[in-house]
Amino acid sequence: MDLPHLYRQMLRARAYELAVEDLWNHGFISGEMHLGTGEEAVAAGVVTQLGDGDGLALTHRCSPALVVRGVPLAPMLRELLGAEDGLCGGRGGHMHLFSKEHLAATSGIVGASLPTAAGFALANSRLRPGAIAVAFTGAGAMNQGMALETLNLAVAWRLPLVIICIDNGWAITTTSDSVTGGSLVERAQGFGMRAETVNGRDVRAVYKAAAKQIERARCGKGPSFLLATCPRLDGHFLGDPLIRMANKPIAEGKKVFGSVLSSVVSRGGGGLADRAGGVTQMMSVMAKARRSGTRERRGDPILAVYKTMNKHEAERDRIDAEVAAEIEAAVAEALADVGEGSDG
Ligand SMILES: Cc1ncc(C[n+]2csc(CCOP(=O)(O)OP(=O)(O)O)c2C)c(N)n1
Repeated sequence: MDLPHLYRQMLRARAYELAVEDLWNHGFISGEMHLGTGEEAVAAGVVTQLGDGDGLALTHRCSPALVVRGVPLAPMLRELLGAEDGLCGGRGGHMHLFSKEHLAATSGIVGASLPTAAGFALANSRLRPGAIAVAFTGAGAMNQGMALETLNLAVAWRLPLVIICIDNGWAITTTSDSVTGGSLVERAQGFGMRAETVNGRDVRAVYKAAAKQIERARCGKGPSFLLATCPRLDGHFLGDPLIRMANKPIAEGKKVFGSVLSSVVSRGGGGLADRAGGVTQMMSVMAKARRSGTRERRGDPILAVYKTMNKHEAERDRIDAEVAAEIEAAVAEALADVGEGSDG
């Protein structure tokens, strides 16, 4: 395991997403933007172990894994800008990216990464023995029917598939534990799959756990499931009201509570008890977001890996500078012609 390499990949993923956030804040990118900040240890720990011919199917939170996989950054950014020379002709946006060269596909349809990866795995089992496929999925998506069908067929067909399930505690504003029955690891085991849990903030732990599962898949020993717990640092999407509330409870609270209170006292709609119950429920979700937001910032996986690099301080400084320069160059390349022709 090459820790400086893993550190570099985590940093590249974070720096890329911070650049995306900046572009979004400045209005260059329109629409929803789901960042994977907090998931970098999982992306680096798994994706650095993939090679030529391995397939990768991802979700709406796909940037960290694509960056680590080596998909060129400027075309990805051009795609988010809607440019014709973007990775997918400017029509895919951030949720529907595809790189044929890297056999990497993403989808905004929750749960779709599992059957997609199963398809990659089936193709590899016939065409490229030894090559595998990896599906990244959110924990919320594991309640989709197609996810369960994939667990079943992957075992029945002994597919070379590794499923990496990221549990960041939430599915939009729904907490994972309020919609998922039982344990996801035991669910995967129930289908006959090897399955375990790993701390998704710890890149070395993820690397080791994924290495075992990837090796099994490469040797034809069938699919496995890795549940990685990690934080969702920037909310469901940029501008997430729960995160705004967590960061600035008084300023944001004023905006929300005015309209909520007027809906409680206004006429029509459900009974008063129901409406008051809705307010209580909303306050408890916001309080939970605030508590987990504070806790999660402290558990940022980038901070953890930064500390583990204390022993290699000079190398760490060099990597920091190289990554900053790489991202700056990619942004400059992506924005090179932005604004051209606007006055013509
Ligand atoms: C089939 C489908 N249903 C609902 C949605 C709306 N949606 C987008 S993201 C999301 C939550 C997904 O939660 P999870 O799988 O845990 O991933 P996370 O967002 O936490 O990374 C939902 C319900 C969708 N995109 N696709």
